[in-house]
Amino acid sequence: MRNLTMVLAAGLLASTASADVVLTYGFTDLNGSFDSSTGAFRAVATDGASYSSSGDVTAIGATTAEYAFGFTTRSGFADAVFDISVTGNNGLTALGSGTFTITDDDGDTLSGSISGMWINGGSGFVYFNGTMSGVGFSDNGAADGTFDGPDGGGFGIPVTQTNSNDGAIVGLFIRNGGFFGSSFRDRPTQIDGQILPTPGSLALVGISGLALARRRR
Ligand SMILES: [Ca+2]
Ligand SMILES: [Ca+2]
Repeated sequence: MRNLTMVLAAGLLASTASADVVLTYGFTDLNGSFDSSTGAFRAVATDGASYSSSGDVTAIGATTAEYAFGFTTRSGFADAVFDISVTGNNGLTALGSGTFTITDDDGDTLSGSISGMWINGGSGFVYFNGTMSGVGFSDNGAADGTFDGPDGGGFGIPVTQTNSNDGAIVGLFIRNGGFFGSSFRDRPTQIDGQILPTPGSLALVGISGLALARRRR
């Protein structure tokens, strides 16, 4: 029994260690728009006359895929798209759910689901706080096995053993004179995310620890 306890403890320690952030991303100056007839908010990378998106996707402990100013014009594939619905708007808060897709320089994607809450901060400040789930990579086209920044940098994919990770996401834009009471477009929007290994994969560490303990008895 003592061996079992020790192996389980080791499994839990491994769980704690592997719960560290494995991936982060951040994009500023996305083009934010809202259609009040459908309740759809979208923030998408742009290379516009008044502002252009930039950002990065970083594998912690590895390298950063760089998305520099004007990347949508330079790259045939690179993109960042966040689709978040707006429902249950009571003027102070609203619920938001949807998906995001970040595309690398040759068409590979990092994508997942989003669920959270919009917050009316007053003075036109609009915040989004949410969680991500089912976050994973798709190596599209040629199987190059790397997530490539349109302006350099990259890292091997997938970053974790599972291709279904969780995380946290925040967003911000400022819209003078309103929350989601009417349609709008062309709002500079920033969105950041941090990704963890999914709790499901952590539980598996504990289970494999238990199986190991049983085998040893
Ligand atoms: Ca590929
Ligand atoms: Ca690639």
